[in-house]
Amino acid sequence: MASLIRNDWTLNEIKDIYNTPLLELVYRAATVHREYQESNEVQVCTLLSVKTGGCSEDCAYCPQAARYHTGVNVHALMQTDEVISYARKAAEAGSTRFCMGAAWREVRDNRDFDRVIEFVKEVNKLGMEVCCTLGMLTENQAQRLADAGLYAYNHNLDTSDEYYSEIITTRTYDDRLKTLDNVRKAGVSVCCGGIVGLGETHEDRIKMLHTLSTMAEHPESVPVNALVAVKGTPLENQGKVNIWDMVRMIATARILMPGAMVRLSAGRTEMSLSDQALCFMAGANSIFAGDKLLTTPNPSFDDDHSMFELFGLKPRAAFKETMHV
Ligand code: SAM
Ligand code: DTB
Ligand code: SF4
Repeated sequence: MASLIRNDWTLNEIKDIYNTPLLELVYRAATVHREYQESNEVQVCTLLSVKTGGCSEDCAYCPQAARYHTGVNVHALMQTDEVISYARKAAEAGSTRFCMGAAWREVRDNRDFDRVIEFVKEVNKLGMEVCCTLGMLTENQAQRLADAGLYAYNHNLDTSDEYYSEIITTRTYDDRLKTLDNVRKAGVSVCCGGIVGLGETHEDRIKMLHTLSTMAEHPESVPVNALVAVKGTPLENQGKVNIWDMVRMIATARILMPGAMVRLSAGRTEMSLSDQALCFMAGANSIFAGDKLLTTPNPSFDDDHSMFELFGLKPRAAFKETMHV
């Protein structure tokens, strides 16, 4: 029988899971994965940066913060037809979720937001799950997005509450939680995860997983990003993320939140095929496809297609309910 979905994990329980000997941990996560998910299916999502750079926040990892000199091509909000043509190409290439990102601190009730609402309505018509990541949202804005047909909203906690202020000073952890709450209230699916490699401790990772897995409802998707260290950001000199840390993080997330899609997100260009195979073994079942994330490189559709062939993976259909045994 499948283990129950729990929202009452204690920090000590999570610590024990996270610190399980690696191969045993992967085996346990792979077992849970098979109870709740189709283990040969991986969700393929495409990202598009609809408004790039010039952001007023100071997130230490982010190439799009205006205050760092990263050489990112600043771009105002794209036009609707351009966005739709990208979305159509993504659908043709096999993506089932289209995620639009804007380098905003928060959404404002202005014409740009009206245009994003138009993007959501149009992408919805293409039969893909529509996702946005636009910064902080009020309850009303979340509801407007929901009414337009938004399927999911991405808003990451990134790290632990304790370490947050080392990475971002222009907003608080509570601001983040408030937006997540607004998204939930609007009935939109929650995509929320974090980044490995910000200089955080194992304890910080465990605490972030605790916050996520003790939410009244687990996020439906949990992105695990490996830091892409971008020149010009305060974290430019962070060393390459250890693959075993990624595997541990993914496996623990899978065990704690069996019904969630665990997304192997940023950082795949630095990973070998065997590294990625381990992440899928450990319970990752979603990726971003296409040669660009928001502003940084990602493996090409062709490379990922060959990887799927090699591993015997197939893309997951859109709007599929998680299997609860
Ligand atoms: N401005 C919005 C916000 O902050 O929520 C949306 C866009 S923001 C770029 C989305 C997420 O991308 C961040 O929360 C962070 O987790 C991730 N991210 C940004 N830069 C990254 C990097 N260099 N490496 C890994 N993940 C990154
Ligand atoms: C997420 O957790 N990772 C994606 C998506 N959600 C929006 C973004 C990764 C961005 C990596 C840096 C860049 O390309 O600018
Ligand atoms: Fe702005 Fe989002 Fe980048 Fe932070 S992560 S600087 S809020 S675009």
